Amino acid sequence: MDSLPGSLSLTVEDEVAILTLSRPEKRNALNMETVAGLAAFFAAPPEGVKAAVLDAAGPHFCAGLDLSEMTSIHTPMASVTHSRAWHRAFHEIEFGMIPVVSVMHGAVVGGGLELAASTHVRVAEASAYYGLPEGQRGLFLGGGGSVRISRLIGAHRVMELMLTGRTLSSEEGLALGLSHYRVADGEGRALAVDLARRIASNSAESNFAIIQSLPRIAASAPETGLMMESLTASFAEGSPETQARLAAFLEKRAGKVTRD
Ligand code: 1HE
Repeated sequence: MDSLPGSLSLTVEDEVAILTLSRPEKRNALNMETVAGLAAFFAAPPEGVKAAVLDAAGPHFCAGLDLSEMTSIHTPMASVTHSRAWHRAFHEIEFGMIPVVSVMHGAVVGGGLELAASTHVRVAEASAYYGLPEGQRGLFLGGGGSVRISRLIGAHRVMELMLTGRTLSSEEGLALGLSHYRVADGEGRALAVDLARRIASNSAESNFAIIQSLPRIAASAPETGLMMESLTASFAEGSPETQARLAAFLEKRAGKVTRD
């Protein structure tokens, strides 16, 4: 395992990188070093890596913004600069070159939920719970949650969570779409690695098209989205790999779509 700047640990297994938030003594609260470390990693993943798992050490996935950093933020400009740095980092995750599977457990709160919302597939362990305690702290969302978490569960629910400070359980999070999977405690990482391996076995062009185009198409006016869909399909389907994959299916050498 390698240590990366920003209290991040990295393991690479075949084509899958496992990046772990590794500041459990502070419940993986996100300081600027970690935000910068995430940005740097996802801007340039290691050569040959086709998918990533984002995991976290200790009893909680992430306690959100490192509140100790806020004591040095006294001006609107300092605050907006801070928020924009988070935006750049989470943009590198959402619109980077590789799909990311997150594994959530314990507290997934504030900026921790914003971080998870920027990943493409989310696995929750039973212990996971979600909250947006910004109201209690005198803060607002600053890591893209207004857009990304609202897209997942609706702005009205984000508003209610922020106003009341209540938390959602892992069952509620699964029902609402905060996670795609819910598994027993201790089983999240193995599932995430398995999913990342499956994702890594797709064509790189398809994965690129899925993570780059789909959210943008979905956010477009329908006619623009349909045009973008056709252009994206022409990109994804235009590679020799597609022809090889189609031939493999037609010659009965490829796997079928069976029930999981
Ligand atoms: C922290 C942070 C943090 C823990 N910043 N230091 N986020 C919050 O409002 C969540 C605040 N944290 C908590 O509610 C709890 O820490 C937890 C429920 C996550 C975990 O509780 P617990 O009992 O396991 O741990 P702890 O004893 O509270 O924390 C262990 C240490 O981590 C302790 O430091 P120590 O030096 O006394 O050992 C805590 O102070 C420290 N710690 N969380 C700094 N967040 C881009 S805008 C995003 C806006 C937000 O994210 S708002 C939400 C902020």
